Amino acid sequence: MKNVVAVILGGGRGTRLLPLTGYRSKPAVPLAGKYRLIDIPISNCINSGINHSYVLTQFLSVSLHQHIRGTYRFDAFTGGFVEILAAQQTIDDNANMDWYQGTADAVRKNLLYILEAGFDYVLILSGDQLYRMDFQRMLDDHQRSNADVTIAAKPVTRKEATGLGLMQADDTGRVTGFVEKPKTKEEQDRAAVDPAWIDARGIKSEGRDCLASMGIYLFNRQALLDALGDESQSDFGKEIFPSVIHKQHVQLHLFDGYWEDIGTIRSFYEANLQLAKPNPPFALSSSSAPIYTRARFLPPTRVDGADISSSLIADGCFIEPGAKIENSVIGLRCRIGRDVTIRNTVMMGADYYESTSRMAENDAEGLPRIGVGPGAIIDGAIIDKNCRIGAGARIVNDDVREDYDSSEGCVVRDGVIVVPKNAVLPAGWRL
Ligand code: ADQ
Ligand code: ADP
Repeated sequence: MKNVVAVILGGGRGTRLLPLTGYRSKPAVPLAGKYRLIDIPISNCINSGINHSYVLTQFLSVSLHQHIRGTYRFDAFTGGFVEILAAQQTIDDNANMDWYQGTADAVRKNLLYILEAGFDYVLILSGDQLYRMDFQRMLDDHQRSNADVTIAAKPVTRKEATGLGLMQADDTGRVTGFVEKPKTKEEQDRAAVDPAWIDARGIKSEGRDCLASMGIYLFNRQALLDALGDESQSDFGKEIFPSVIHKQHVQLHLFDGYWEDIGTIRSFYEANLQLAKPNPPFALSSSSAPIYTRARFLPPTRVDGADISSSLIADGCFIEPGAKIENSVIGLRCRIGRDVTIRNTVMMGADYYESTSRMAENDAEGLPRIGVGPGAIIDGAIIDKNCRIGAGARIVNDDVREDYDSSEGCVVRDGVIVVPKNAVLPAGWRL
């Protein structure tokens, strides 16, 4: 894998994850209480033996920079790098203005860096997916079939297929058709495959008759240059693949493990909560393929007389007597006060501890402490970092709103309440 360089697409405008991406770039969005989104693709790369990665992102947030610098350091013997290429760093004004045109465009604008070190293969990955995959197997398939490009594909049902690129392949696994996000039923019918094709490859089709592109592409160096040659094509799924399959040998690499796109508030929320369930479909723990993140040297979490079920509790938290936590993710350094109820909620935690003297000053001024004040009730929410939730606050979507903008910057997106970073919700606050 030494001759493979990974390019991780860290996000365009990031609008689908707003307000979580309001002040940080998408790869830096915290996941499962102690990780960040970028840790998933980078861990997959490292566990597959790929030590050279570029992260393409819309803007370079301080948290992303610190996280990458502080986490992914390779020694002189193994060698390697994880470099961030941020749009804002491009000197060319036109390039800057055009940045958001699409995934292929983002890769094209950085070809200078990506190809400079002489790698033979370029592996292009999405930055907002939760999965565990050994890219060595994909490279093996790629080399065995002598392909120019290999696309990872997952069998999915018609329902799951909406919003994905769909492919058809011949008996050798060569891609013969690629339709990006077919809209109508007729288009979907045409993009579907015979389930027997899937069964014949040792994967039980079980009602699945579509082969979805996972947005994971392995290119030969020259094939990538050729594919990006037409500057009017700015997106891999919409433009490049539908035409490249007729010019290059594009091969499928079948994958049937857990794989979730977590690019929207709803999917991000659900994927986090799934991780908190007993026997989660995606295991964070694995001795052979761990998910890496920053070592923070935090103390163990202290729990005192709380009732906790189906939840993940990260390091450095304080959970006081009478707290009830159910089906939730509690992030780093959370302070959960007495008799707090938290259900179906993702709390991202805090970036720092307030000092005792600061807390005393805040108490005197009536500013809630970072964390959740006594007696507060939270259900169905994402609470971003460093929030101050006053005593007796009620953060519950009682009116079952789908989309709503409340005071103090809190919003409801896809039915999920999102309390933005650093929000202050005074005692007794209600959504
Ligand atoms: P989408 O995920 O809808 O479909 P897109 O929105 O283009 O495609 O994003 C792909 C990835 O690139 C995401 O991680 C996104 O954040 C990132 N990205 C987008 N624009 C970017 C930019 N300008 N700079 C950096 N990163 C950027 C794609 C494929 C489908 C496939 C699904 C699988 O087009 O065919 O089925 O992924 O999830
Ligand atoms: P994480 O554990 O989420 O990786 P860090 O410990 O890296 O978080 O802190 C995240 C951010 O918080 C950093 O930018 C850091 O400088 C900032 N930070 C740390 N301590 C404080 C503080 N006392 N006040 C304000 N910001 C702080």
